[in-house]
Amino acid sequence: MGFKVSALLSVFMLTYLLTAMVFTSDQTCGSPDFARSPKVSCGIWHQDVSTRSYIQDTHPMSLVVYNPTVTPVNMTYNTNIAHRGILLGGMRRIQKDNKTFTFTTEEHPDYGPFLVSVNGVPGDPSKHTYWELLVTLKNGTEIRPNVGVGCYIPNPYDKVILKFSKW
Ligand code: B12
Repeated sequence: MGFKVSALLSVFMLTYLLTAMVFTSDQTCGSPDFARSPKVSCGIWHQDVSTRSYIQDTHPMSLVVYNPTVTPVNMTYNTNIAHRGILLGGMRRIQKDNKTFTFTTEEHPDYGPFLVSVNGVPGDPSKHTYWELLVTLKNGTEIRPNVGVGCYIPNPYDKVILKFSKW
């Protein structure tokens, strides 16, 4: 009887120690170790990072290019964007998949990529024209994000509008 109790206690202790090792790992989700390690623990889930299955979660986004100086005035493109992915990522994906969508950016040292041209039409400071970034949210509200394409993170079902505008 005494042997059985001590065996049971040993099993419990072993389980406890192993659990502690797994959940107090130094590797956090954001750490470089997390990205390097093929299999690490993160909170309560285990993820095989080598499969990159943790970024398979995508959602739809549509992009409208509005330019009243060309025909057609509106062009709409649809894509899937990575969960919490930036708008620039979605735009790159559309450019890769769709021959009619092109864009260029210029890196600003403080604010990141500035959208210079869309579909071959550049903004021109001497004419006070630029590509404005607008977003129609799922509930219909239109917003003007206070960050650029490199920082804006579209919500599921956002309609992003790149509008050739004057300032
Ligand atoms: C004037 C201005 C503009 C003008 C610039 C025209 C010009 N050639 O002068 C116009 C109207 C084009 C503009 C557009 C936008 N702007 Co602006 N703009 C400003 C403002 C008021 C002053 C900039 C300035 O002249 N600085 C002085 C000069 C000497 O410094 P500079 O570094 O050379 O300035 C350049 C950059 O600021 C750049 N620039 C301007 N806006 C933006 C935005 C982004 C994302 C980038 C990368 C660069 C950039 O243009 C300036 C002239 O070349 C600042 C706010 C502020 N008080 O600083 C906001 C500001 C820089 N803009 C901002 C934003 C969000 C935008 C837009 C994304 C808005 C939108 N939703 O469309 C767009 C950019 C879209 C795109 N095409 O990528 C934000 C950037 C914040 C961030 N962390 O990204 C700021 C800080 C205002 C804010 N909301 O707080 N903007």
